[in-house]
Amino acid sequence: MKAQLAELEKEATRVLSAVAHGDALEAFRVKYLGKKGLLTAFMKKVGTLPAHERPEVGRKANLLKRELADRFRKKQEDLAARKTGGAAGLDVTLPGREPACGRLHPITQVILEVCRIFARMGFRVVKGPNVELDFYNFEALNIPKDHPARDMQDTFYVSDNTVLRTHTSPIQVRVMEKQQPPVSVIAPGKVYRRDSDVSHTPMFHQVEGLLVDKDVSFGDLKGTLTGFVHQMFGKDTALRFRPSFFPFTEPSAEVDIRCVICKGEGCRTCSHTGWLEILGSGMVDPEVYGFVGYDPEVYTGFAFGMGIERIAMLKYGIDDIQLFFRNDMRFLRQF
Ligand code: 2NM
Repeated sequence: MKAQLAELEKEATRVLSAVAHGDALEAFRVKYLGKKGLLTAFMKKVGTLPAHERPEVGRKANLLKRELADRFRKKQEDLAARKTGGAAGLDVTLPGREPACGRLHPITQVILEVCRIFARMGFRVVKGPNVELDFYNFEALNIPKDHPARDMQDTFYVSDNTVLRTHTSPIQVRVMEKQQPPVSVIAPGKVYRRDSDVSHTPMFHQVEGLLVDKDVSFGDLKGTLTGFVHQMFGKDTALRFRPSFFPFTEPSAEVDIRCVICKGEGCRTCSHTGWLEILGSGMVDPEVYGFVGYDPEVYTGFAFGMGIERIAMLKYGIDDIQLFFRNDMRFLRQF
């Protein structure tokens, strides 16, 4: 009888540990603890034992019954807690909420795309300080002291000879100062100008490029920028080089592309010209080489610069630059 009891306990323990839901638990209760269950049947048999064996076996059987009943209640609570998530009332059997997936800001995406296009052509991506010395931001770029771009109107001054950079060209000046040609670098980053209205923000993003070597021609500039436009806006985007002026390049040219909105028909976006200006460029002025220790008799090079917000607006047909700075998820989620 004692061996039978031990066997019963082992079996009940195994069955209970395998119980995973309410139906199985109820089946366990009926089979082992029920009125017609195995323990009840065992208790009845205890009465048929010789008198001297009865007390011990009876006590052990009672103990086991209480023990199994305890474990049954414990299991019942476990199953209930699993369904409701305990006191918090959380139903963990419900499907979970999908975590919101972050993404890159559209401006970051466009910067990366521009850099990737030039990196494939062999340009190295370089960074530089946002707080810049007057020398790198203006002086070495052939922007004289009385030039309008240096005016307090346009520049955030940190101190007498320190500014928030107004373009990313100082990055390239620093590269040239450190390294003799051949150089080909692309410089992305934030730039700052005291400009704030519907179409201007006091901080915006630029990518500028520079390539200097022996025998670099204006044809190299045209080929490089044509390749860029075709990769950025599509192979059949027409472009034109229009004469312009910058203090740090001579000759200088601005690049226009066929209006992406009206395809050249004329619309509000292109001011009815059929063309959109997307970047400035030119052959680096020999004056600049004097500031960085390049021999202008040996080397020539070209440089270019573009405003990323403008590129992004044209690429995606966005008419309000402020959208990039409002952090409205309904806008940002579309990219
Ligand atoms: C532009 C247009 C034309 C430019 C020039 C240089 C440097 F440092 F090499 F002189 N960096 N970037 C440049 C030339 C920038 O932006 C509209």
